Amino acid sequence: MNFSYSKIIQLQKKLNVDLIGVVKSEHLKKDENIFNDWLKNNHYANMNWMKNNFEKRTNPQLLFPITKSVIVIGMNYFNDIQQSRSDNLLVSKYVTKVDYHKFLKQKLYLLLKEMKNIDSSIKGKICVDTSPILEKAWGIKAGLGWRGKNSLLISSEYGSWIFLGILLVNVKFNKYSKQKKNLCVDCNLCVESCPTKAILEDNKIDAKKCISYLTVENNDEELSEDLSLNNWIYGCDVCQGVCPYNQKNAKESTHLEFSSKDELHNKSKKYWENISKLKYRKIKKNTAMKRRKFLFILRNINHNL
Ligand code: B12
Repeated sequence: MNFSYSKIIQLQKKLNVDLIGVVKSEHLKKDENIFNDWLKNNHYANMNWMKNNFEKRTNPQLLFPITKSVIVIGMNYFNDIQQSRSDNLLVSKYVTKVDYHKFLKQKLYLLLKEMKNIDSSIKGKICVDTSPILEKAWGIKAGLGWRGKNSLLISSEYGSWIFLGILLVNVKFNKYSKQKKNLCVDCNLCVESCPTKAILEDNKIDAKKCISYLTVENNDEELSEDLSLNNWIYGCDVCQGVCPYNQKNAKESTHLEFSSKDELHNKSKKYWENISKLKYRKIKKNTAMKRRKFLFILRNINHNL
């Protein structure tokens, strides 16, 4: 079963998808070794779910046995909110009006539907963030961008302010996307700017030190005194903010779903210090922050006071 590459590009435009690439499915053996080392060195912190489905994570055929090709989409979420640091507590740009998981899943669902309209025997599996699959590794293979030193996929069109999503399909294409050249040569700004030195020499992240992990994923009652959150209470944008490609190439997102939520950004320490459980529940609704319990937001706020 074959599908035309140019048809996919037409569908990309029709569905207003910012970046798309297609690549042959294969077992990512090299990545498997790198991933294994990351686990062995405890860089996954307490994200024990990263150890589950080890074989599936690097081999899409084990995740969806009829996979022939991997389609990767990238959606630009950049919005130009300037977060002043001194008196504010900070929420990452990735917390937008609509939870990106929902938005990207919808796009991939529509893409699959359009493909099925052309060939009804097409079957697909949608993966956004939570499926055991290496989204950045596939995004790089599918030519969306290159691997930055901060481990994120950087595109020459939008920088790294993009979310990734994957559609595994049971079709081959008449042509595949080409991989991009890595343009992070001598620049080390992301590595040098990380307040907690969480970026390792080999472009990997030691999650134990990463402010994003500490504020979003870590569920300890208290955080160690020597770990500064640098005013962040949910996520962290430092290694992206300093990236020259993110300054040069960033474009305001055209997706209204990715506009910022006023009640979450540019808010003072005082605002957060006095926030009630009810108000927090209201402002996190529908956003990527919705799963984060009040208890941990309070912990993060207090750690910054
Ligand atoms: C676990 C996770 C985290 C963890 C760990 C981060 C990490 N870098 O691993 C924490 C909680 C810290 C985190 C933070 C963030 N995350 Co996160 N996260 C993930 C998740 C679920 C898995 C990532 C993973 O597999 N890590 C394991 C490590 C070992 O993988 P890796 O660094 O990619 O390296 C692999 C390959 O790239 C390759 N590789 C690495 N180096 C080399 C070198 C060579 C030569 C070769 C061949 C291969 C190779 O091998 C490795 C193993 O397979 C993905 C979604 C997904 N399912 O993929 C989102 C994802 C990576 N996160 C995302 C985002 C947006 C973020 C944040 C920016 C959010 C924020 N603002 O706070 C931060 C960024 C922090 C940072 N600099 O990484 C986006 C990134 C989009 C992009 N442009 O790249 C993703 C893809 C989610 C999405 N669907 O959009 N995240």
